[in-house]
Amino acid sequence: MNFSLEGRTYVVMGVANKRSIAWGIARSLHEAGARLVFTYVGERFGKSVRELAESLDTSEGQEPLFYECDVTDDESIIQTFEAIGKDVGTIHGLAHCIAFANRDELKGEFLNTSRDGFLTAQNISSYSLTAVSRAAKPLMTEGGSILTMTYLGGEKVVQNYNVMGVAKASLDANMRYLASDLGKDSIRVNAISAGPIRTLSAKGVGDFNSILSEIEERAPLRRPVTQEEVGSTAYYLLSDLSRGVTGEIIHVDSGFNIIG
Ligand code: NDP
Ligand code: N5H
Repeated sequence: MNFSLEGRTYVVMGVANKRSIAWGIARSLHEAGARLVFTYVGERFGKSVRELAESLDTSEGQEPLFYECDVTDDESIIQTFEAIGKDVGTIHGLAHCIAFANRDELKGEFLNTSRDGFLTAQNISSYSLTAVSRAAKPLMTEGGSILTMTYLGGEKVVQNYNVMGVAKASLDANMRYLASDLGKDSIRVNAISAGPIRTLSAKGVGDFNSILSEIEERAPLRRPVTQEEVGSTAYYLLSDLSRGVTGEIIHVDSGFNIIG
């Protein structure tokens, strides 16, 4: 079997800068020969994703494409995928690397979470996977693979993760229900649960140094994971290597989740 991604097109959502997990996934798909379609919110991130994508050494047929897509807006999602369909035709997969919660609710007690903050986290971090999968489905005419990013804080209580933990629990179930619906169309849906990685989202939330120290002391591999390591597992899940796998969460976290 040939596991090259040449001739295949993948949509990557959530590249903010070179530290983004989405960028680690994009590089890994690019190296395997895929053509990439990037979505971003706002011109600030549009500029940065264009600069990053232009730094990739592209072969013929790998020219990247860019679309603005705000996942809080149904029209934006529908228009983005209609435009992608018009420009590239078939897509073979999608990486959803999007989450948001109000910064002031990522500390202190979860008990104090506001209704608005709760709904914002669910809207952007979980419901967006449903909406995006529905819009992407008509473009996956040859079957496909959808991947989302989750975190241990959706399975266990992790200090300060709070409202985002509840959103990730929702995202995990969301992923399984989508896998159940889309399996008959040969579309697989899976998640990677990544260990802590210093990204723009992680900036200024919690005490990241002490979180990383705990990984160095207690995780089986005694070190944090990298964007590249997440990228390798994303390649596995988005390619035919994982063709019998759907509704699954793979932990790319140096084994931290097995430690009690
Ligand atoms: P980044 O800050 O690099 O990426 C977060 C992305 O979410 C940004 O690109 C941002 O887009 C996007 N986003 C936020 N709101 C919207 C919106 N309304 N519409 C569309 N996109 C939006 O952080 P990470 O790479 O760390 O995060 C990627 C995923 O990985 C998230 O789901 C996160 O929860 C998950 N994760 C991260 C871990 C970590 O330690 N870093 C660990 C486990 C999971 P824009 O920049 O254009 O606003
Ligand atoms: C236990 C922890 C540390 C504490 C909690 C962190 C939660 C982070 C997730 C969310 C997505 C961060 C977030 O929404 C930040 C925003 O409030 C402010 N930042 C922004 O608006 C920037 C500019 C944009 C780009 O960010 C987004 N998201 O749009 C968890 C950590 C150990 C692991 C971790 C960091 C997990 C995770 O889910 O990201």
